[in-house]
Amino acid sequence: MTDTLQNAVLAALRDPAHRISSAWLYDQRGSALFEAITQLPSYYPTRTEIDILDTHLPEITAAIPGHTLVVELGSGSSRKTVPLLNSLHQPAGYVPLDISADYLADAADGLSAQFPGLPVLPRVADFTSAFDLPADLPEHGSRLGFFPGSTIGNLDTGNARDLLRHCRMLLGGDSRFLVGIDLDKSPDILIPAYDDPEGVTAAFNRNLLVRINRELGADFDPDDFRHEARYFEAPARIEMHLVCERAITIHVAGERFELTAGESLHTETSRKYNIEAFSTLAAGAGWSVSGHWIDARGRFAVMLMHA
Ligand code: AVI
Repeated sequence: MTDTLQNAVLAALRDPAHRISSAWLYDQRGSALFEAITQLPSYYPTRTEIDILDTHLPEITAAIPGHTLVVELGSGSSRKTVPLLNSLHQPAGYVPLDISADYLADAADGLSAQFPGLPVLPRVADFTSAFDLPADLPEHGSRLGFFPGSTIGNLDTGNARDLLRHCRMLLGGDSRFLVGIDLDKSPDILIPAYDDPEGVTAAFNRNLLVRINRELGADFDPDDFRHEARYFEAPARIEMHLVCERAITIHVAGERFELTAGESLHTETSRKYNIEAFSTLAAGAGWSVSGHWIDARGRFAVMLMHA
């Protein structure tokens, strides 16, 4: 993601796997469509994680020392952050990190208004490469990383491990890390979550082509592409694809590409973990699991780890 959209698209079109980072799905309209996805009846992760936090936050935060500095990866919806800050014992400050400066500013303003005495220090950060904390942190005890939403599932195993390792280094010796992960389950539940009958996820996926046309002057016709969600067992994951429905020629940044009917652009991977696989991944990055909380239907887990 440190790359440009043009480099990412050209590389994806030149390579037979046609894979492009899902981070490019989030322009302004993509972010709004993702928000709409989180409200869909078939997209269970957001709702389920909120239920787990609503039910178990007192228990979770009892294991976290007071005066902690909260560092959130992705400036979260206040629906998750506000209850966490309310439940912690005298948090020392809140550091929201996000790749989008606009989202960050909104998140920081909202939180500052709700917690007038709490230092809020937003910082633009790209999780796919090394990032830093602000230099002017308030005085604090230990640090708590918060990475809800199962966004870690959108990273390949190697990148997820690198991110966990980097956070271990940034958060330091006495830190904790609270991470939301989506659990592997029947494709009967997973496929509709990523291919909803309302067509919002299809619009979210196809919006990438609209963005490429707008920002790179390309000539994709989004109607030539069908949204597809594919389930794979090992490692368990959903892949989103844009499948080309007829042979086409497209032009991007002065280059010409042919796509045949049935070829697809692979636009997102969403890993589905189990507790053991995630704990092993975390251990390889210096984190030990202190507890985990799962909803009654076994769909989603909130993992608490310590350094
Ligand atoms: C942001 N991320 C955790 C979502 C997911 O479930 O992988 C993105 C998403 N893609 C399609 N629907 C939602």
